[in-house]
Amino acid sequence: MKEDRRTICVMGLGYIGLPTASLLGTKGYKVHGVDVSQDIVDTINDGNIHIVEPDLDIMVKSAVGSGNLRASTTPSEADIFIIAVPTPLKEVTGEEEPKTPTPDVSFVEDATQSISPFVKKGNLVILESTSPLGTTEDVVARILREDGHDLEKDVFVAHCPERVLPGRILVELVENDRIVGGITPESTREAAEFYQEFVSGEVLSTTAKTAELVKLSENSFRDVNIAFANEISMICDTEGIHAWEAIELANRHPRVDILQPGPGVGGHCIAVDPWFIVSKTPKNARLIRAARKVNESKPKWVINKVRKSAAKFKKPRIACLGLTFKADVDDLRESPALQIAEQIRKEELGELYICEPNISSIENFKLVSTHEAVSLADIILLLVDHKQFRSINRTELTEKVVIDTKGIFR
Ligand code: SAJ
Repeated sequence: MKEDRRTICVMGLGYIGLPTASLLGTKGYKVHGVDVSQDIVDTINDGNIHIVEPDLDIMVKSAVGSGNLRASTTPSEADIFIIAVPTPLKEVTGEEEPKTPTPDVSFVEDATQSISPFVKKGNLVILESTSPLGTTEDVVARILREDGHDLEKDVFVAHCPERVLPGRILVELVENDRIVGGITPESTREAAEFYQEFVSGEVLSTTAKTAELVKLSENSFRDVNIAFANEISMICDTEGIHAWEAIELANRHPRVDILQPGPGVGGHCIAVDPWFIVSKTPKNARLIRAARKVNESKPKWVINKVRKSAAKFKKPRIACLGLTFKADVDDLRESPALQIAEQIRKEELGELYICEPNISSIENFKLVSTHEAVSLADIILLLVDHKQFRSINRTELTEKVVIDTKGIFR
């Protein structure tokens, strides 16, 4: 650790900020974590966590216990500032078609404005939030410059997009390669030096704008490939072919690697970030837009299947297995499973038995056990491939209508 870079202020203590802050705390940095929510701040200062992520509880307890991590609702002076706040999409308004959701960088603006009075000569400011092209320069650097900071020689500004997979965050924070792009070559060098201190993967240097595009391309790549799998699954369903068997067989070709179909694409990243590219360059991003549309259509396709099955029963009882956006997490953001369950309830397609082993309670739904849901329902709608559902005894499913959106009941 560089002697002159020991204190860190992390803006945003969510899925990226908290693991980063606690990891750095356990590596000996003095970390001041900032969140707008007093509840989150209190939870962390008590050594607890507000999100589900393997081993994060142990790491936060250790960082807080050693005195190296403290949370607050306001920033403080530090050698390094890391911005890890959300960059969601704006509500789509207006009548014109097609509507393109656009990114909302107001949290990055707010975070930059609030650290600016604490930034001093020699400091490093890093934007980790997934960001639309130009944000590092046009939002972070612009605000700091407007406040009188000299970014050519006094303060270093860089983008280093987070790349960790929920469920493996603590492993990937250390092991993944990192892309670092500064607004000047000096900023790139300073930021790369910092990541090299705790990352075992390679730290690769580029410009800020390239780093922004790299991150958006990664998630768009995945979205496009999942869209392909989802399209194949709908084709297979119409043709009476088992999609997962067909994909498994196609993947035996040495140059084919089709991803897994599902009820749609959720989470705060892959369902969101491709729009950052589409809204910036709509004429060029035709494939990325089409993939988004395919993935967005998948929950509707699933609901239609449920509608058709429910129509065969007088009083259909429907078990929805899983609500989160993917397996073995507690995260409901942009979850297609939740969207599907809500629509079934709205349309009153049947009596609902909702089962979500990773969540203790949720508004508007009464949660039941897997056994209760499976034994009582006529229609079993598998929405998330949680480990608890993989062990369901197949004999419990005989005589039931099974809609398996993840292909686990083969
Ligand atoms: N999904 C499928 N089929 C698949 C793989 C995923 O339907 O074969 C669905 C999942 O069920 C889920 C969604 O896609 O609904 C996204 O899940 P994911 O596990 O692919 O990715 P995320 O959103 O948890 O994390 C992604 C990762 N990006 C890439 O893999 C390129 C992660 O590395 C990023 O850091 C993260 O987005 C982020 O924060 O941007």
